[in-house]
Amino acid sequence: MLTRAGIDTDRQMRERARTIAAAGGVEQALANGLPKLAECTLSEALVLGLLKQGVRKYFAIFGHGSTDLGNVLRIYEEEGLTRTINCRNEVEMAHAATALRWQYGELSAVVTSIGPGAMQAFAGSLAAASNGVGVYHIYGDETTFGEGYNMQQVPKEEQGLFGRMTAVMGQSYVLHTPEALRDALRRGALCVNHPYRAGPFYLLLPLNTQPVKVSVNLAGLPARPALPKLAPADDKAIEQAAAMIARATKVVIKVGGGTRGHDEAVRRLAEIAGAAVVLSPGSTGVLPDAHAQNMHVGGSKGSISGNYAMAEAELLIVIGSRAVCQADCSGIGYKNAQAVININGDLADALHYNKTLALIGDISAVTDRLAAKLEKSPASANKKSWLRACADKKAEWAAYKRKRFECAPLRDDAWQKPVLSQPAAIKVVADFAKEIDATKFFDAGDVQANGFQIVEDDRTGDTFTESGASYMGFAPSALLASALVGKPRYGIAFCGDGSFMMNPQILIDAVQHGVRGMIVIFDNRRMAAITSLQVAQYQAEFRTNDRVAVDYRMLAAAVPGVMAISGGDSAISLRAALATAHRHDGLSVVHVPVYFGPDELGGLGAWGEWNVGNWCQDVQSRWIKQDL
Ligand SMILES: Cc1ncc(C[n+]2csc(CCOP(=O)(O)OP(=O)(O)O)c2C)c(N)n1
Ligand SMILES: [Mg+2]
Repeated sequence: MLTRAGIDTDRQMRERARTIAAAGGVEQALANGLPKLAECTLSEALVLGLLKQGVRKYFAIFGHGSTDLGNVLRIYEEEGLTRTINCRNEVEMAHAATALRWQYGELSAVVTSIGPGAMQAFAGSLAAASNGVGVYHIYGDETTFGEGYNMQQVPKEEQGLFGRMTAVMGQSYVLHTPEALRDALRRGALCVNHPYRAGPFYLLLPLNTQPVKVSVNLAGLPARPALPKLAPADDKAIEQAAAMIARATKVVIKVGGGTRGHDEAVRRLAEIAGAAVVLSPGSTGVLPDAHAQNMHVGGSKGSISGNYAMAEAELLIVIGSRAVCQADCSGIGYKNAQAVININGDLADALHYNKTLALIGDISAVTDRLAAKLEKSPASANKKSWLRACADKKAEWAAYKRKRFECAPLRDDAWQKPVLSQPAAIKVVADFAKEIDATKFFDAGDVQANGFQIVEDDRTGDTFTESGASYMGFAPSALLASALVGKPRYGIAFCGDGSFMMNPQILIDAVQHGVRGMIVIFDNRRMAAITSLQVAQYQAEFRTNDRVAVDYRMLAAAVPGVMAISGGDSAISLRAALATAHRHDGLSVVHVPVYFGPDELGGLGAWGEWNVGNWCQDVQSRWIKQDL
């Protein structure tokens, strides 16, 4: 029951929302004469503060821990200021919010109840943290009076535990005191908009402070920060780097996920420096696939050419990479490197290796300065035989891949018939994505590893592979973002059978919110990436599959509005299915049985070292002996 005061609060809220909507935003409404001092609830003040930072979309699963905030979002949506996207799983919605920022640059917020909902969203936020993507997470929290345990709080005689937990992952703020909102949002704005280390910011919203009336100065709520690009103040280090590049005869540039969007600067430096370029899983496309100096991915999974260039180079230029195991072979990828030039905004990342000349700052700003210096005194003449050797390795990798792509269907034990190999099937879908200019999202497992070995991107943004956390279920959930933007790009989620079942909720949410996109399930009836690791390390599989043959087509078709079809067992049938699926005005699911087994042509191999399982001793003993 709404009390008299409650009715007044809602009325004032609606009037304020209407005024702001009519003006086109908080700043504009203030300029038009909206009083800067507002008396409103903390929940409304939070929505107003976030609105000022450009947050208009909320992914939500409400509970008793967020009803007051939910009421504000209802009224603000009715007045056209915000949009709330109700979801079926908090992990899924955390992924969708990550994708919305990552793919389209749009900042949004995830809203949960207290306890289990918050913990699920928190788990999902690992993907945002691992890939440096800024997202607000707003969780219900225990009451501040301490009148007794709140249902779903952490059951301990301790204060602020959700705040502490979330602070370990990113930054967090418990809105214990409503007036602290201004400080919370200032910290949040920097965290989610950080130029090179963005991540999730958690706002813990106690059940009893949400409805508290607070005097808020709308003019004083922090806006999105505008930050200038930074680069070294003088040319000393740039000149030193140019001289190192000129002297070396074998130079490799390792481009990490941070180089996304810096395509032009990377190409310019690579060409003038005569360097081989090796990609990370997250940076495919930064240099076009066919560029002569593009050696494809290198690292623990890697490629023939990428790992060759890494191992043989005497000078390593790292750009925008934080040296994760997949990218640097657990620290032993650069066996012959004598020195490192490291371009990064983050001091710690820039100094990851020894023998490093650190060029700190914005990647394009620094890389362009270095390229300009080299353009005045060319440095590539002594690197011709290096680039020739690299080109030979690239040709070897291309031939190796082609043989696997053209491999006829292989007889599979689980399917009891010949089916496509996973690489062959992924290649067909990746080519189709290129044809229709779709974005590719890769889920975890072999699908992800084969995926970044296969894709032939020509620019940043054609592939999103969540390789930071490799969170099973990311890819299908990420499709949801495209339903929420003005200019959506058609997306194809590449999923393993294991990954798809982690987050199948998109089947419902895609229909509810109007996703146009496709999920391709590469079904090898197991969690094959882990089976392969077990077999490679211990020569025995253990508990990575089950006996239950799921009919994914029927499962998906149970949701009205989803088109579910089979991709069949050949490249021809798969291509036909993709075309049919693409014509559907909504979400389609294409199910493709794929091979798992010992046939050498069924996989793309691993070309680097990895510090896991019973390989650790070997990898670590080599790591200890190397100086880098
Ligand atoms: C949520 C989550 N749980 C567990 C893992 C560990 N893991 C990585 S890949 C993988 C198996 C993936 O299986 P599937 O999606 O079927 O792909 P496949 O390797 O069979 O192609 C597992 C269990 C993970 N990355 N994410
Ligand atoms: Mg599988």
